[in-house]
Amino acid sequence: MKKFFKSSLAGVALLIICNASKPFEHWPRAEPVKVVEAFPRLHFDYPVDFTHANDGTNRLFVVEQEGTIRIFENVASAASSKEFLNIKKLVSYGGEAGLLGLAFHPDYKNNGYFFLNYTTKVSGKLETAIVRYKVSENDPNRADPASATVLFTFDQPFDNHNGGAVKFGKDGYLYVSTGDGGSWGDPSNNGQNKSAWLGKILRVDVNSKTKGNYGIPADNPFAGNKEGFREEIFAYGLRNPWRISFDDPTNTLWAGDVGQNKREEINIIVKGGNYGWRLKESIDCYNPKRDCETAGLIDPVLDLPQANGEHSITGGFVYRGKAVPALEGKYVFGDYVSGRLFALETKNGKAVQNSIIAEGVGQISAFGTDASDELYICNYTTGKIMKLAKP
Ligand SMILES: [Ca+2]
Ligand SMILES: [Ca+2]
Repeated sequence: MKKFFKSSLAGVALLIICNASKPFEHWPRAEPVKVVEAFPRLHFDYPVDFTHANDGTNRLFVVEQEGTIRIFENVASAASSKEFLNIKKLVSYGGEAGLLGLAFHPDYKNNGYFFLNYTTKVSGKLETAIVRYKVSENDPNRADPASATVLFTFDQPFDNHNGGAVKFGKDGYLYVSTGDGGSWGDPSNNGQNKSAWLGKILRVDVNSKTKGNYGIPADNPFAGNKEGFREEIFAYGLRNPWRISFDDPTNTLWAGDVGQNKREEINIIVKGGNYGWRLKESIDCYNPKRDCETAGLIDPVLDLPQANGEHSITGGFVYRGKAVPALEGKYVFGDYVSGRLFALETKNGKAVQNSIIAEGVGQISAFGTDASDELYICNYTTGKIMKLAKP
């Protein structure tokens, strides 16, 4: 089995067997949704991100982990996709590493800029690169490979836990999710280290040049600090926030944070928030195991015990599409290991009810939306893009 979001899926299987006879607090089942192939004639190689350019064209973009972006028309009968960009030569690919995230500039229609999050090797050492590219001057369906402009890079001490998301907020700033760097248990305590890039949600101004090819928003939590903290930090104490999303109507930033031994979490990310890792794994003390210092830590809006079957959470989106009206305003997310799809109802930032809405969806690597806010699911192993429909 391909290892992807977890250090050891063999360990996961063992855990499932060991716990098989215990009663769990199972999630209730809501009215199910149908999960159907969105583009039956299209197939992608290890899709890990899905988005649109918000440019008035009806095109969709799928990120393939090895280092390509493919583009196609948003019609169910689409017969083929084209290569928008191929940076396989730059990308270090395998396990949790690769081309991991894509975000289009809010003014892409006029400036042609888009932003990537990928891992690369420099002198044999792995690092994350956040890089701007531009569309070709003469072909709207091709990126210009010579347009690469590096915003920043940072070291990845281990192959796993690379985060990987890039998203623009309504504030026009670029948000970047970083994992704790990897290994097991965050050995360097990066999550709580405010001088480290790792274990964070970062926020930068891509329209500024004060840091070279980007700038620091004036109201970032550590902007202008004298303590050596990273000014790029927006929130910290995260383990591996693989997929994040904005809900624009409520201006809320959601993150699925992949857990360690026992618990997966869904977080609502606020400016300056400390989400606890490695002091806590979700609602439990983790390091130290007992009597951890909990003052000021923000617990997840939803805790998912791994004993229920979830072992690698994939953050989704608050549903704003039309296909399944019953999901309006609910946070739809999934799990890469259990293959379950959930809908979380919240009120004033607190969980009201989390329900299973589909099972057997497969290895869910990412969610994405089109220009009409319909929700799509990337199946990592089948390479298919799925969508939701009424039962
Ligand atoms: Ca890493
Ligand atoms: Ca946490």
